[in-house]
Amino acid sequence: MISAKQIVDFQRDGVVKVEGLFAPWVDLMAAGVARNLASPGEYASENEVTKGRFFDDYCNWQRIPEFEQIIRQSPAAELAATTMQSNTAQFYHDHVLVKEAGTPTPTPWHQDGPYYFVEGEQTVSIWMPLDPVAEASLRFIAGSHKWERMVRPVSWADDSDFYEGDHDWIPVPDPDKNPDDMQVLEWPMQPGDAVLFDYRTVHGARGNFSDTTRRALSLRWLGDDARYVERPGRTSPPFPRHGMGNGQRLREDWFPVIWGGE
Ligand SMILES: O=C(O)CCC(=O)C(=O)O
Repeated sequence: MISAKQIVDFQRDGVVKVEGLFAPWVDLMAAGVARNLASPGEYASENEVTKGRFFDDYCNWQRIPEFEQIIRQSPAAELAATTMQSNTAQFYHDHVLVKEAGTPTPTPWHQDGPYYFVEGEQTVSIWMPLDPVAEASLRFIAGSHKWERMVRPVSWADDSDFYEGDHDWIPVPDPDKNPDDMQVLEWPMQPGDAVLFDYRTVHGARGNFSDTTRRALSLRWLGDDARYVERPGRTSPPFPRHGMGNGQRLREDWFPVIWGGE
């Protein structure tokens, strides 16, 4: 599923690519994404674009049976636990991202962590394209999961602060302007491939200048040490009325443990 060397790569770089593992699941993922597009959820977003379309939506696995099947039955949970070096893999949320052919809008550089109400050394997102990608693949700043301070979270729509007030964020980095300071990792990918990255790893993507729509499903997992942390405002996803407090494990009735545990 994943080699010892790949796990070392993930621990060092905060990201690793796994080839082909999800090939048997691509059709089911594509059916789920098609269902999601036909029936967007309450958080669906049509991101601002000058041309084309950049759709994203999350937290739909309980109403999209294809997603629930992939979460519960594909190798994703075991892969997540193994990669995080965790005894358990708890499911956090699904995220669909569709960037149509000819959409020049980049995905801004960001860490997922500051938008989430959870922190830990053991977290992983599994991002799986359903179409071949090259230039429009995800890009990662190697080692950024070990940065001491988190990157300022911004609204993707207008670059405004995501949370009100002053906080101890560092500015959004631009590795393309500072190539000597930061190493960017990116790979061409085929359907069935995945990139796994820590919630703290800074990532982004170019616009999709290819002639193929780039559909992707991201499945987000938590390991043994992940705990609820209060943020200075509404998080993304928000999970209203979750009722959790600082330092708690995420409630398992909403965030099921799929691998390991009792
Ligand atoms: O697909 C993209 O462009 C962005 C994906 C992303 O940021 C994520 O999965 O965390």
